[in-house]
Amino acid sequence: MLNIVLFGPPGAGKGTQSNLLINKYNLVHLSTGDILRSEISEGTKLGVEAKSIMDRGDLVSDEIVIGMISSKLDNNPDANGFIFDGFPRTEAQATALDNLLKGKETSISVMLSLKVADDELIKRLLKRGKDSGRADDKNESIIANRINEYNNKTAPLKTFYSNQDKLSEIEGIGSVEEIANRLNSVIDNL
Ligand code: B4P
Repeated sequence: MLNIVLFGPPGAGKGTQSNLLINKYNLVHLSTGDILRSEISEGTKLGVEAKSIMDRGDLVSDEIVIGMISSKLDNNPDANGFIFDGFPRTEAQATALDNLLKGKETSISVMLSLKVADDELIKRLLKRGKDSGRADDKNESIIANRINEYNNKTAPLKTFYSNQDKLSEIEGIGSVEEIANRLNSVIDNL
């Protein structure tokens, strides 16, 4: 199985590149951000709980997102592999993911970490905020909080995967196609 953690700060291009990778490698896309936003739009209890947290740019609790990923893994027993987009975001999530995959006799193949400078992230997210109306993209102080959460809680996962010899860092500035080519060449050489 090919199991990819697609990693990077908010606005790094994770969602954009995941959509290309799932087609090329026939993978199931698991984006915790997308799953949470669909819970919000359906008005579920979980969605109501998550909305105010996401609107502030904080991280939703580990318990909620680990439960979501666990049930999605169970629902896709015949998958060729998975792209984990926006998950894991904390060490507790990364440990839980390793254990869930071990239970299915598989493991993470690689962490592809997109590198993008903060000024470019802010520019991309404010643009998406204008185009899509996403509440957490509209205002610079919420974006700054998301970048802070990433630096404090999520970026340390690079060490977690580098200790397992699975980290690959990729320049995330350039055209969508250029970045896709960089990701493909790492995957093709695994
Ligand atoms: P996510 O939905 O994961 O949001 P994101 O990190 O902002 O998006 P992403 O990184 O995928 O966007 P992309 O770069 O593709 O999370 C939102 C919130 O959900 C979090 O803040 C948190 O509250 C909660 N959450 C989600 N997962 C969680 C977890 N595991 N634990 C706890 N909480 C969790 O796109 C950004 C923009 O850049 C787009 O407009 C795109 O068109 C543009 N872009 C992409 N590539 C580009 C390029 N090469 N050049 C120029 N623009 C580009």
